[in-house]
Amino acid sequence: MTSTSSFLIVANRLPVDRVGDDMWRRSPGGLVTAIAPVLQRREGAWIGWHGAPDERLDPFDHDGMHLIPVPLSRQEVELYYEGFSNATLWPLYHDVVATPVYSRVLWDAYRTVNERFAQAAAEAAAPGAVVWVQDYQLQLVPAMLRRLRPDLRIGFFLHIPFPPGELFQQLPWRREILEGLLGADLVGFQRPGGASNFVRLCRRMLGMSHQKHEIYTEDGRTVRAGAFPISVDFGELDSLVREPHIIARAKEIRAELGEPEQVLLGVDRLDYTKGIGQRLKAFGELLAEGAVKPGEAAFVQIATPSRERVEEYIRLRDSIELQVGRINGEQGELGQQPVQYLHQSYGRDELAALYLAADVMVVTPLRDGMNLVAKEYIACRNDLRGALVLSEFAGAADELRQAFMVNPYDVDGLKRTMLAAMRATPHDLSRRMRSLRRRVATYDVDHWAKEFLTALEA
Ligand code: ADQ
Repeated sequence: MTSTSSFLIVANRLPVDRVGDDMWRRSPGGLVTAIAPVLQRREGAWIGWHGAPDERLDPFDHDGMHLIPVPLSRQEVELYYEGFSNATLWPLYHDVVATPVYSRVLWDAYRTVNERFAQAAAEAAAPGAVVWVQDYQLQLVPAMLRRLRPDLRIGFFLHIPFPPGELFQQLPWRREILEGLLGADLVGFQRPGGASNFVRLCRRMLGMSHQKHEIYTEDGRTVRAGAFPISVDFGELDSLVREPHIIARAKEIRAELGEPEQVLLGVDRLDYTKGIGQRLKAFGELLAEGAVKPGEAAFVQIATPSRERVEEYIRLRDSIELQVGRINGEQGELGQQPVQYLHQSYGRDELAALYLAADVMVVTPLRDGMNLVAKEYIACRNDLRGALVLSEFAGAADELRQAFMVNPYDVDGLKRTMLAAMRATPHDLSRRMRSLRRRVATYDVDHWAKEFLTALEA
């Protein structure tokens, strides 16, 4: 047995991507940014899959972090990851906007893989260690780990919404999932609603007594549930967009688009929960009705490739690409396409430049745990310009009250709000942006991690 750690992160993926034979690069994204410093400070370890199926790797160090790879077979990737995680839990937890697949084969794989993660954590944890388990792929780990190691302090954070009982109860393995989560000392959600849904379900399905957000288990423990809204590294983004090469790139982007009066922007993983089709429909109708002239506004939609082997995602890609083609075919002119669609991943700098170039950021998920893109946009707008159109169904809506709020299911409302954002006065925009920035600057990602860990260790 190798050395053990007193602080452990357990997540589906390790925080690195392979860039060469034995070369790794820290992955982009909020979670890694938030947790890497904590991990480095506490000399902790991170347990997760390294991204290649059918490969066993020894633990290694990268960037001051000790990384412990968990192997997954090709079949497990298909059944546990693409299957139970992304074809069952993901749509179920996002208001069944796609139909969840309920299959015992997928469930068995989910349980097997969760057991492997729990085993790896049990072996790597020092006596009394703090273990922080992340997200919907690993909801059984807390209880499995507690059985193996009752001495540990275990926290769990769910990055996606936790659905109301009416939906959650569809799940054939609803009891097992609740019991899995109850292995933790602290279960964190993005919104207070998620925490209340969880507590109510524990009472209704498992007959557990509770007081507010404290649940009393049969084995005499107290499990706390609470809201810990995740955020972005405000300071880092705020200084990034002050750099001359980013400012220059933002100008260049506007020039490349033909200097339209308005640049509208969408940045999402290509996912059916993000409401990409809804916002394109609204923009297409605004063009068709002449409310917006083709040269007046350009819509840039960046859609990162995501879960490309899951059937719903293959269908979604086809439908979005058809929609973009239609709008450009009907509303475009030679050399001028109103929608610029890019099915690609971008680096931090290019994303920051895009945020800076955009007059209107359009964030219209049908359901979203938080939505970091909305907060990144705000962190990048220290010029106090730019408008954020934000769905009521994103977790971020709880905090970002000064955004232009929309119901993405209401196409007319979406059109009205997008137009209002495009036509808003500089005074109105700066007033809103100032207040939005105050919020995100105070409640940044560092605050999120500290709040959670302080509560866990209290
Ligand atoms: P996601 O569903 O992935 O996260 P989001 O919170 O918006 O959604 O995070 C996406 C991240 O990917 C952002 O940091 C964004 O900058 C980046 N990104 C998007 N498109 C990109 C591109 N083309 N190239 C490079 N980077 C790109 C899940 C939940 C969310 C929750 C987060 C964190 O679904 O609700 O906010 O976890 O908890």
